[in-house]
Amino acid sequence: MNRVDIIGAATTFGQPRLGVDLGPDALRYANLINEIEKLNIEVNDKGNIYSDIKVNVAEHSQGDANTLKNYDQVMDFNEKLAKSVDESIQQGSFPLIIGGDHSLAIGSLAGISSHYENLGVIWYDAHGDLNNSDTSPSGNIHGMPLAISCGVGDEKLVNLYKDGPKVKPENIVLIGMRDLDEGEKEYISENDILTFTMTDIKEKGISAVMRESLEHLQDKTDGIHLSLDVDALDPMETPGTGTPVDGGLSLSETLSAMTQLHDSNKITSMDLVEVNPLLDDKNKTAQKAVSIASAFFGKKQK
Ligand code: Z70
Ligand code: MN
Ligand code: MN
Ligand code: MN
Repeated sequence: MNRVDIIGAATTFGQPRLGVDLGPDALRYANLINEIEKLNIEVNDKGNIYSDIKVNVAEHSQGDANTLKNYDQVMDFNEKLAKSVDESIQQGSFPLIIGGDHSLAIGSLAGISSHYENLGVIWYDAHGDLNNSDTSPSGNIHGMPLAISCGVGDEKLVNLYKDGPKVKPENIVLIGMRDLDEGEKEYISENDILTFTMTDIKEKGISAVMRESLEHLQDKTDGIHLSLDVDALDPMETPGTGTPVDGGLSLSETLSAMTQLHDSNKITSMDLVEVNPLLDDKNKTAQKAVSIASAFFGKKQK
């Protein structure tokens, strides 16, 4: 890629922990743009997208597990994000969507999908984000974007920006899984989604996992989106995130995974999500996320 568009997805509406909407600026303060420019890539920072519906702190994420929390905000936000992502691809740029909570993937995948017949997705996360309002234990939409993108869940979210499913389950690979809900496990096995849990990664090693992931996707897809949730890493590495889960990937494993993806030349867009500076230790999580992005864009590990 020669030109990267940074799209700040300043949303907190997919989950209850306020501050994840400050993630895009935390990444900028950790020098994201300069670090990518150093790799001889032209970077165009498109600024932040916000929902027009403002956050009311007292009312944020109210409701029970059967409601889709902050539904109107999530809809409104993702419509705008999808448009921006679509325009970046039309203009020949690589979209790097920086979040923001993972509900933003509803919009990023919607914007990307019109450019590909068979979009592949690598979901690098502790979680599957494959819930719907019936299976969700929380009602938090950041636990649902991959299911919604596959056409499962609320009709308006499924048809957001462009009618119909955006991704086919057979074109998805899940990496880093260690906190899957029962309904998600059922969806994964019913649809035969290639899944690498932390146990699998420890057995095979990250480089075999990345190689198998690329082999699974490269012949049947015409583009591959990487959606990277920083909670895929161990909380010792990335404490500044809303739902840390012990037993995660190390930074060094993730850097080598990113180098493999870079060298494959197959990845056509990326989300970098769930950085919450209000939960962080001196912006350490954003700094690690910048290292991850740098490796992905071709920085060599010395
Ligand atoms: C849980 C749910 C989740 C991200 C946490 C958690 C989902 N499965 N997603 N952090 N990014 O509420 O659906
Ligand atoms: Mn996630
Ligand atoms: Mn997660
Ligand atoms: Mn290169």
